[in-house]
Amino acid sequence: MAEPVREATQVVIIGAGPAGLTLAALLRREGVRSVVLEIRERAHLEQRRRAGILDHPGAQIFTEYGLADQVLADAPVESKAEYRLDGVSRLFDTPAVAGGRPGRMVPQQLLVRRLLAVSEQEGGDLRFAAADVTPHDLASDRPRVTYRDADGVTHEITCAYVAGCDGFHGVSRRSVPDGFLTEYTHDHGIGWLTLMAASPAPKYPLFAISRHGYAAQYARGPHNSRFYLQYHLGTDHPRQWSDEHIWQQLRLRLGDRSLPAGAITERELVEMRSYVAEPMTYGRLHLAGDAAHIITPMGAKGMNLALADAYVLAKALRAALCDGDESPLAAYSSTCLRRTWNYQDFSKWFSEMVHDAGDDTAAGPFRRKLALARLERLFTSGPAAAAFADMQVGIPLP
Ligand code: FAS
Repeated sequence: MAEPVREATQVVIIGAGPAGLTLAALLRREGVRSVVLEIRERAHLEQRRRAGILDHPGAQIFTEYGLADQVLADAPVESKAEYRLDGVSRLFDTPAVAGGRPGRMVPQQLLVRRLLAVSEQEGGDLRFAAADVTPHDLASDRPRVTYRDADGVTHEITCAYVAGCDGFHGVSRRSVPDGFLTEYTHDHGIGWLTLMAASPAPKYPLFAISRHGYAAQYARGPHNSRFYLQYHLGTDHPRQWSDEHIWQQLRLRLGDRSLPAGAITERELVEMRSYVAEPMTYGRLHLAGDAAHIITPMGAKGMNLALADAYVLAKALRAALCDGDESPLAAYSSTCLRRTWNYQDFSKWFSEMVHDAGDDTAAGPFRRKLALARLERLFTSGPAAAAFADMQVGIPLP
């Protein structure tokens, strides 16, 4: 068997999603060398639609590192959101209630495209179609990562640290010995059919709560909308829903009989679940983003958690590699888990509010009344509104 191609760097980053690409960009600015290994081809990454908004700390990361022009260019600033309860609308100005800390509307695939362009301009070492990526000797002070390139050649990269940014189904977390991690999971019992459709964008993000179930509508450019349509796990079969049934349900739940029905270009089912692995560090491996935690899309925190992890990790790796100070790395996991658990709580609270307040078949009439009271407080109590807005705009960076 041919000898592997041997090389060395300071940090190997596994995965080129928001966490991995952001970490690589920040490390370049911190003077730390890295190699990014990505299993997919570039084209796949550039079209993978998911998140839609950078919260205030998420946008700040790119401003602090001088990347605002490349990453945030022409991104609309977040403003009000519309809550429509059984067809009655009320506007909630999250940034204003939170003291003027707006997010930026940057769809995830656009963020990834822009970070890939930055990597290319700056000569980042980013390798696509990396197969069988495998971390070794993570408990030693010279870990290695092997992989096979598109030509079938095996490579071995020796490094000081490995950043596991390869998402929930990646190899990094699975490389941690059994029994080392404590894993927390929660199944919210809610399903969403997510749609991309040619239907004019709403003026504001729309959260529609109704007896028929939850629905939401977000702008994705002037002529397209992303819709979320709640379905009941186990009883509904949304894969069999006709376009006609989908538009009928959207009009009913959004309370908008004149909602224009265009071509539905994407359908995906999302079952609401949460997951957290503790600690986020094993030896010289540090997990970031979905590799360490999964959160529901309610409150739009998944991608923003990944970016915040990358920000904390970049500073900690620089301290260790350039200043010989390992203390920020030792605190990396607890620093990120504090934010993670706060967002898990916020996302669950928000999800219960908009789902239980409408259709009480799953949650029951008592929880429906609680959720309606929760929603009412947002519009009648200043402190309750401020607490909600404070979490939605995002916990300030450490
Ligand atoms: P990612 O999963 O994005 O990236 C991991 C990368 O690692 C991928 O490119 C993958 O190809 C690569 N990889 C995997 N295994 C590998 C291996 N063995 N070797 C090398 N590379 C490997 N978040 C929000 O904030 N708002 C939303 O509205 C929202 N909606 C969502 C809707 C859906 C349907 C889904 C699935 C998620 C949604 N999320 C949302 C969450 C989502 O955006 C994630 O939080 C975000 O992608 C996390 O980024 P990363 O941690 O970089 O992981």
